[in-house]
Amino acid sequence: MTSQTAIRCSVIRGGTSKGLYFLAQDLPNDVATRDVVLLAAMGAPDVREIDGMGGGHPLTSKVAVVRASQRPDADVDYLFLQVWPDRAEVSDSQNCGNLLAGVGPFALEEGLLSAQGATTDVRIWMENTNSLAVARIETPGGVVRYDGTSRVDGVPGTSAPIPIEFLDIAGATCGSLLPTGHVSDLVEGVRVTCVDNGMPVVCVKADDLGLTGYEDPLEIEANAEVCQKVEGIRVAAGRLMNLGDVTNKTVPKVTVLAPAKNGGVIMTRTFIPTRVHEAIGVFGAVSVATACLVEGSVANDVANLTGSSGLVTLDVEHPSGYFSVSLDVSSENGDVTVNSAALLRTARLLMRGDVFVPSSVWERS
Ligand code: NQM
Repeated sequence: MTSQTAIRCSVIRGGTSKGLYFLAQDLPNDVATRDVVLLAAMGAPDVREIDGMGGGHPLTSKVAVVRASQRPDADVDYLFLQVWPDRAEVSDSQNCGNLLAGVGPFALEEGLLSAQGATTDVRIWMENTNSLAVARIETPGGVVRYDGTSRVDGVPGTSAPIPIEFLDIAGATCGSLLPTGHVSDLVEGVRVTCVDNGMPVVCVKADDLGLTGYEDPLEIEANAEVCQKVEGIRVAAGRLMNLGDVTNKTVPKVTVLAPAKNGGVIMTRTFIPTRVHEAIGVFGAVSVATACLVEGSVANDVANLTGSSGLVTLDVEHPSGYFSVSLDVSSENGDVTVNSAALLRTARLLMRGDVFVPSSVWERS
């Protein structure tokens, strides 16, 4: 008997996040045991996650669990788990499009599917939202290529491109694109638009919170009054969005909006939900971009867009640059339908090996 259990895993940067990637077969089947194992692997709860692999921030305390899919339309299944750095909690209540970018490379590296040629399309069933993504991975000579010339704002340098396409993500978590049934609602005295095109998001105008919308994320986090107001709006909006009591959930996100400053369509600051994102999440950006197209929404007021349809590319600005979202849109009598969404990410395998957890946490039988 040894005092530690070794669990095979990879560390991959996916987009602007970083996480531990596991094959489902390497983790305990029982969810409660799996969660204590993941907390121990990350070193949570502890704000610095010093006794584990986590980086002390929600964006670096993430897990992807991947398996070969039984579905005819998918190659692999991907379950995203958020490990709260400062709470003994693992949540499957949201999806993560950044970690999604690492799923294709991981699946190929682990032999869950074979490379098909210079590029390989990996069809990924996203278990958190029961929806499908297709990620195109560069695989010259049958090997995953990580270097390249594509840039993602929020990540230094350049890497191989990973274009990702989504179908049918509207209402993925809440049941409909506009889960409250309205283009805008008054929540805690503030006009908001609640939207779910892959991520439940509450859109709020910065000046309705006494912000400019151009503040540094840390400056916003230090503003206790604003953070308390935002959390009040989030919890109240969560109920209206069919999410129940969201006090301990990572969704919905609250995105604070201001007019674009750098040639994009809108400027954003996003609560995820207690820290303020240094960029913006993938599905978060898709949801905000979609809200910009919905006439009468808070986002549409700020972006000031009219009558978009067909293939539109919207640059959503965030604290470290912008995020381009391409949407295939139809609109009829003001009702917007997003037929598909596409975007570009990059990913890089950083480490592969074993992560160790105390045997007192889990001893593999
Ligand atoms: O919205 C942060 C991230 C995310 C999630 C968050 C994400 C997404 O940047 O798809 O990528 O909003 O929790 O990784």
